[in-house]
Amino acid sequence: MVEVKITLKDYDSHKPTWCPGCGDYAVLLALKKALVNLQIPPHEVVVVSGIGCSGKISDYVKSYGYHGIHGRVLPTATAVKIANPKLTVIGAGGDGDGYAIGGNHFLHVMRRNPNITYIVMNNMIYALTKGQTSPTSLKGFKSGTSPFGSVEGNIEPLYIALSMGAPFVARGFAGDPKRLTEILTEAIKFKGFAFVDIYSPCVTFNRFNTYDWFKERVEYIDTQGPLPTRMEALNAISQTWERDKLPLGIVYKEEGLPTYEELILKGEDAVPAKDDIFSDLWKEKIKHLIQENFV
Ligand SMILES: Cc1ncc(C[n+]2csc(CCOP(=O)(O)OP(=O)(O)O)c2C)c(N)n1
Ligand code: SF4
Repeated sequence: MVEVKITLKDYDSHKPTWCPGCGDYAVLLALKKALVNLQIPPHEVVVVSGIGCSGKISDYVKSYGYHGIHGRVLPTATAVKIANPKLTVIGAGGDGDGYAIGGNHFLHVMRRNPNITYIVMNNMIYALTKGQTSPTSLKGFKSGTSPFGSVEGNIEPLYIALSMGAPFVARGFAGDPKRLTEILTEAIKFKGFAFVDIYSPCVTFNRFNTYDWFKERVEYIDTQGPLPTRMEALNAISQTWERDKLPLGIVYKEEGLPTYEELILKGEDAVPAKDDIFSDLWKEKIKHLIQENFV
């Protein structure tokens, strides 16, 4: 049998309408390269995206895609994975989409551990709506919604992911596309919920957190030695911020945890249910669903 090699061209869609210089271009290319590295054919990929400049990414990858509503990437992506676990499911959106309106889903997806990859294009601003303060905007950041400087502290999504039990936690930078491609390749290959926050500068509405600003501050904290424990990873991130630096890299990885779809589709309870009758009925129902859909 002749093996068909997947190339970047197979993932080419129409031309993005992002502003020239937007960090999201590098994220798009790194994502396509990662899929090519893993030789995943486009018809086995679904990109589920939110609303924002970043959300347009599902239109620019020639795979299956779902450009959904604001903040709802994760429940939709989880549902796609449960409906067909054979698919490679990528969720993608902005820091506003994922950490503000979608913040609740971000917390709960990590309790479930579906085998999906979640990419957040973090430009520290709401860009599509022309530049408002977001959950990752730094204290003092001036924007249309905080003209005298934001009085709120920023969130650090890596802390949240680590404390909610995410098994793969990473951050990339659009200004380092080579490492970004390596991180995304690892994330997509990983079995379980793989979370990748990516600093992706908005060159139009965020004139403070520019490429140069990030370049002066980013620091890979995963370069030496074996991967740390969850507590060590939290410590390393905290120490990096204390030095006014921004942590990058695959900061935590824990293999071998059961995924949400495995538990659900096998009809297994993570903790045995007390009410066995209900549990058996549920298992029958799931068996039926599997037979109807997959057998
Ligand atoms: C329910 C709802 N609320 C508000 C909006 C308006 N809105 C569209 S995009 C957006 C924020 C975009 O910021 P972000 O998610 O960070 O993405 P970016 O544009 O920066 O890539 C908002 C508030 C909306 N579309 N739907
Ligand atoms: S407004 Fe900002 S985030 Fe949106 S496309 Fe332009 S540079 Fe990118």
